[in-house]
Amino acid sequence: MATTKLLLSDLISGVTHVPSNYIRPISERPNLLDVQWSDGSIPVIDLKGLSGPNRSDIIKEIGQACQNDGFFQVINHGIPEAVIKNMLQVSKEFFQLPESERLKNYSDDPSKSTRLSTSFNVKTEKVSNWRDFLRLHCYPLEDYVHEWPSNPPSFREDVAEYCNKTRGLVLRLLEAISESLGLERDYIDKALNKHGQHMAVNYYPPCPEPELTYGLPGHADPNLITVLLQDDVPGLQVLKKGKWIAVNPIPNTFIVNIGDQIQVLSNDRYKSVLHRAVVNCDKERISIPTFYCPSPDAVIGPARELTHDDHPALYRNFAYGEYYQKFWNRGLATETCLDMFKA
Ligand SMILES: O=C(O)CCC(=O)C(=O)O
Repeated sequence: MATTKLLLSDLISGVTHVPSNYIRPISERPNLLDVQWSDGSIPVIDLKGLSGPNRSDIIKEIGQACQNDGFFQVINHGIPEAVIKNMLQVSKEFFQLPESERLKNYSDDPSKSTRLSTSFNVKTEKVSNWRDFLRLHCYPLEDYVHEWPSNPPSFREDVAEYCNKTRGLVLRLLEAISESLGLERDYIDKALNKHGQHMAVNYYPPCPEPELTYGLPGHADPNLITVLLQDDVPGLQVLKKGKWIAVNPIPNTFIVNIGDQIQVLSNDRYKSVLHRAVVNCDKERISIPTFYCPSPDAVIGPARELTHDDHPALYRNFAYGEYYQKFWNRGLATETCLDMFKA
């Protein structure tokens, strides 16, 4: 009797070919040979001096990266190595749990605040992605921790610690980004209304034919800003001047990218850039994005200070909840969701 497996990691044991529902049409495949390896093309910014006399120089660097690349990497970010190590370790252990244990958290409903799922949105998509993921809401922590997996036993403690520390980093970055736009330091903080913080733990199993499929196809992030932790296996690629650049993992470094909401707030000064995850034949890969967002009722629009007669508002004001729902229902697509919110 055929059994239906809900998760990719349980479906693929012994599989030597990519099942047909994961195969992209030829024109949409990743073309893995035509990728440039990151050699300084994604800036690395040292945050050490952000609270000292060099603050304005670092803010300038951040502003330039947001404007030119939409992506940058940060070192000396203040998140202890042990916290990063525990987060990666407990994530790995979670995906090694027996199927029955993992499935306790399974749901295909994107509105759920804690869920394990697969691909992107199994309810709406035509082609599947080579990924399982655990998605967690994490701010305010006390509203959500009780929903999180309780196995591995240290999961809640390790992840809560990671979330607290990552939130601290995001808040410092948001202040710096506000200032880099010439806005008050707390401009973005206030624009978010009640803040939201979500995270995904992405698990990409080894894939027998990585040239046929994606971990995640090219997409821009719908939220405000994303801070990504990746293990030591490459997979993230960023679109720069029409070319895909592979972002080589650097230990204890986070990758930061501007999401659609900062593109809107900045009236297109800063770019929410396409990125994708590719898979490989040999190694599983874990990546952990923290998605920082406005609350669903926050009204987002271009900052008045950044609109002028010769550069009018490019977007209408909208509730973030409306944006987010459209993003999930539409499925991952390279056409940005932003077009639906143009002024
Ligand atoms: O796995 C990665 O490096 C990218 C993950 C990502 O883009 C996402 O989860 O939205």
